Amino acid sequence: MMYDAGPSIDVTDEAGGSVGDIMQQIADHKGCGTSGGSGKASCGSAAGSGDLAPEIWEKVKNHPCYSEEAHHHYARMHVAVAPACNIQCNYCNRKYDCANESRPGVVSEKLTPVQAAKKVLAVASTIPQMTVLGIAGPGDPLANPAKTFKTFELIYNTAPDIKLCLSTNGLMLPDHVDTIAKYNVDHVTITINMVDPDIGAKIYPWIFYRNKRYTGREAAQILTDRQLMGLEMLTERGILCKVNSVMIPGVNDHHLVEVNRAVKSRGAFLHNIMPLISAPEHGTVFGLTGQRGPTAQELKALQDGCEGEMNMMRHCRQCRADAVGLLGEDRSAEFTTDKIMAMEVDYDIDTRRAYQAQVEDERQAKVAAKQAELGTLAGEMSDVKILIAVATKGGGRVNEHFGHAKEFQIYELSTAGAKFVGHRRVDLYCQGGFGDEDSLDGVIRAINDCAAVFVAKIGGCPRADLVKAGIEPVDQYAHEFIEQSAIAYFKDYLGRIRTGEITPVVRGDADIRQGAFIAG
Ligand code: CLF
Ligand code: SF4
Repeated sequence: MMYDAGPSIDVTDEAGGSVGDIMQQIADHKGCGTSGGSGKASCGSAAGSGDLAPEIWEKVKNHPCYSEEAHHHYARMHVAVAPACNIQCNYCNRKYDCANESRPGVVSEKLTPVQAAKKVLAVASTIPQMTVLGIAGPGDPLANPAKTFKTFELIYNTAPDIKLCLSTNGLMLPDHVDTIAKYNVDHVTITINMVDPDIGAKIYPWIFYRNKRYTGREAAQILTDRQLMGLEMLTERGILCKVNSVMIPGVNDHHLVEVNRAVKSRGAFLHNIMPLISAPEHGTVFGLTGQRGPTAQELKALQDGCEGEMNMMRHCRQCRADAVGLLGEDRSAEFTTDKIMAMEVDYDIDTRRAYQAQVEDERQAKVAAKQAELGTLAGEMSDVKILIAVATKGGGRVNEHFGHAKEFQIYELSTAGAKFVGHRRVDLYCQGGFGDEDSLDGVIRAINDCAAVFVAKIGGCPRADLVKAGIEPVDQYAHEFIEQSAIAYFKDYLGRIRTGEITPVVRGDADIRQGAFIAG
């Protein structure tokens, strides 16, 4: 959707409908599971153009966080203009990125709104598939409202094709809903970890609200009231809301089902349950007290359990507050202030559109290939489900070498097709000429619940170790589309079971990697 510059003018979308009408339709949509033709919860990360009302699809189709499908093709960037925070979370150490939206790792540079706007234009002219600007910290954007909204205003006026996105802890959200709407920030994430203040008191030691510090249950009560009020106010205005929740085993893991119901009933569009990242070296309360994060299977079980209520986001990378690029890659080091100052910035909306049209063609080809392959599974009767890991650099293709993979995408295969269910970050195996055995052990632990790993290429040594661990290395689909290849593999897999060539075994659990992101 394209908006004219200026916050107060009457704007019209490309299809000719007024944005006001679209906002109303989204407001009427009222969250997942209440519209769409399938009778199933219809919106959410895996939804496609056929599942959503056209005006909502238009809003999410190029947003890498709101559409799983889009995240293979489109990039986001964050600008770190919001250093202060108004609450304390036990999983956050203030010298690290906001854990609501980012993995633990320091922000390289804090920016002024003017610097941030320059950076956005520099990135937009270099990475034409960058479609979304998010403000997600390193503190809370709404604890820094002047800087946050000045940045949005500058971008709104200079780069009108870029979607604006905001992530907040929600404490000050009700006070800023009008301004959020004014700048057409049409994607807002609220981190909601509880709706029960007794549980909240175990997560938040204090909040600072209207010049007063609150602690314990009282603090958590104010926070939950403000979060839910803000969510309702936004969805009533037709602003798409995603809820992020940090899964903290033994603290809020079972309770998140209740959170899921509470946010769904208030119109949240998507729920993103993320694993707690907690290690002593982060210096957080949870890190220092030894609070563990969930295992891969615990996380998936909770996400699966909530999916009947509402579609779940499973492709979140817990990005840095200054992340740039496709989810899962980080190109922020290419866009430091020094480098931006030396860059020739040529922000050309037509070039961006032309590039995005090519991306769209590739994306449509991918969807068509998947649908055609799915047809070949028709008539297959089996309750076998397996997970596979895929090495990819993006574009929805199997196009990364095993040794170069910094993460593996995880798909669940069944007679229903191939479904993206998560990703696992790993240390690089290839160290330039030799393989790192420690890293290989880490990779195997990270994808231990998978029956196979799809790669563009793999060497003899890791191949043998994977086979020994019961994970089949598959390189026959190099550079092909992931889902199409996965469905073809699964059909063959079922055939091999029938002939007795293989016996499916129950795989073990897998590790979610802790610790800081290694960029590059
Ligand atoms: Fe950024 Fe967040 Fe917007 Fe996305 S991230 S402000 S909604 S543009 Fe995305 Fe990153 Fe997960 Fe956030 S992968 S941490 S969900
Ligand atoms: Fe840290 Fe974000 Fe929580 Fe603030 S809201 S304490 S910055 S995780």
